[in-house]
Amino acid sequence: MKDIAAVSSQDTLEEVRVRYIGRKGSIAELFKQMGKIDPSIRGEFGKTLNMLKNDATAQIEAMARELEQAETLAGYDPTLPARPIAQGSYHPITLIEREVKRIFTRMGFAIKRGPEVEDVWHNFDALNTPDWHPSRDETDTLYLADIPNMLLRTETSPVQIRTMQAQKPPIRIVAPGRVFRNDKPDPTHSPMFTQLEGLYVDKGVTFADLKGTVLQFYRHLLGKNVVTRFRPHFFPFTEPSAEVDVSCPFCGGDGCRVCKHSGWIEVGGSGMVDPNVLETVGIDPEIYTGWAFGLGIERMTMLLYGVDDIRLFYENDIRFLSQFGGRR
Ligand code: 2NM
Repeated sequence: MKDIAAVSSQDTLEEVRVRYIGRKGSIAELFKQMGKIDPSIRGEFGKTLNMLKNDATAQIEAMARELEQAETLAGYDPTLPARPIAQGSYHPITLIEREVKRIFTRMGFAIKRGPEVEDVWHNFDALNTPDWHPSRDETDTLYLADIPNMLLRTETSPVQIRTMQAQKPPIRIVAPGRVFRNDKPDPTHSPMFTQLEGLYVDKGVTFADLKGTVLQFYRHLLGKNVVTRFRPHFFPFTEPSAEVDVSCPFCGGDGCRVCKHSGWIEVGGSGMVDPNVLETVGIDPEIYTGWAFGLGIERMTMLLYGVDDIRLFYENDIRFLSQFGGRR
């Protein structure tokens, strides 16, 4: 029965099947000889013939399966290129947020998070924001429709308030997270964006500490040659307050399209924590001082990747999002 293994098509397999186990095949012929066999060994002979028939049937059936498989594979070309499997990638905001957090943790800051739904007290009152301040207006702040005095936080500062209430100085934290404003989307505004605020409170903390820390941070993020500039400003929660500019990392301050030919780019806000804020959270402003700053992660991400429209981050267009690998 070696010819079973040599079979290469369904047709020749059928020939072989007829030849061995067909009604007039060789095994059937042998069964016909049964009558002529010595009765003393006829039983043994019959048993052996049955084994032979079963074995031949099994081999033929196995061969039939093998041929069927070969036929299926005939339409399959294993040298064709594989269909690529789509790989996910990190969102650009996630990538820059992680990088910023890493720089601050290496400078000794702990990362703190808090609720996105806040109450008016943590978001405004405790931050020394007067009742009449326009930022409290419904035209600026998103209030919950059916719970009075609850809102979507407009800064991550409430996290610093909660932290100062919960622990004694020294406090060295950064609070990253989503914040919300009643803004109409345009290339530089989004009703939801990502902020990172830092806070340092201890005995003898000065504006010089603030300047040194902020400079060091931006040198890590943008390049070791950048310099910072602090412009006087006003925030309700800090006094004095300053806006932070960094020398343009693209032209070295000579002036280019990115810095609109000024040599400087505005990158954040900062100041010494107002004594009223410290008092409110139970920290004695006669003993302790502190500074705080805030920066927008979207703005940093747009600068670092050359993105010109903030709305792209939240449209979930895979053609945009898939361009940011894990390279940063
Ligand atoms: C900024 C700018 C300046 C700030 C202040 C505080 C707190 F809670 F300590 F008072 N947290 N964050 C702050 C100060 C935030 O963002 C542009």
